[in-house]
Amino acid sequence: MTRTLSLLLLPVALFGCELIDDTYKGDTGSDTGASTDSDADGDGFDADVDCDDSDADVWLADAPLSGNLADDGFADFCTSYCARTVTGNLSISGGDTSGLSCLTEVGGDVSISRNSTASSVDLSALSVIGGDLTVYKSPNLTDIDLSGLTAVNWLSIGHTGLTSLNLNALTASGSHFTIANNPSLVAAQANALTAVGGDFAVYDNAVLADLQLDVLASAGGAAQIADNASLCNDDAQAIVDGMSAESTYVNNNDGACD
Ligand SMILES: [Ca+2]
Ligand SMILES: [Ca+2]
Repeated sequence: MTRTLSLLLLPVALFGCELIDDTYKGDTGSDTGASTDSDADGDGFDADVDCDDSDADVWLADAPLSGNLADDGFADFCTSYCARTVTGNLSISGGDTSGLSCLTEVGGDVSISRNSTASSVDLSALSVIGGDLTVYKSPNLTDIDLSGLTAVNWLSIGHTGLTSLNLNALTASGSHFTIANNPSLVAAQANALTAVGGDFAVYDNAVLADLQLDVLASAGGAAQIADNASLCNDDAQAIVDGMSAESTYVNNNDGACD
């Protein structure tokens, strides 16, 4: 309840009248008179302590999970939380990642391990990876939502079944950035990425025809776009020409050019 409304009701309460009863907006307390509670979603937690007073399924502010998180911890990880972080590593080997809908930050590494059975991975709320992101030898993986990722150290995505990759929130990688050997990957976008701390490499993605890196300006190491059979070589060259790097290599991108 707003302070203004509380003040307006104060004289009424003083005279023993009750304009707002204990069922108002989920107020089930025993207090009588003018209630000062405001629990819009009726989950029993007032707005001042409820992390989201429009969603009755959540009320807890972040309590970081200390340590590592793996598949057996996904199901209950977000129960009652609006947002939650992990201090250690996150490893995914095939578990249902829908339980990670509140995960915003991983302090350590994120890995989708070799031969993971996961076909779809939802990390849509994940904004920061303090360590490395490694997605490797997971041919079953056809979809991963990293659309909210803004920061990572080393990014490596290879030997997956991904068909598209949206990294459009990512502004920088602290170390290497590699997308390689993804035989089904048609489109990859990282249109906010300005700087790669180490080597930049996109190679051996046979059907990659749409590679977008609109603002990439620098790589701390080498820059390579090569052996992508469906990518226009001139487009690849333009990306590399627009950035500074220790060395550059653009070759064997044999796709048609518009
Ligand atoms: Ca509430
Ligand atoms: Ca709530």
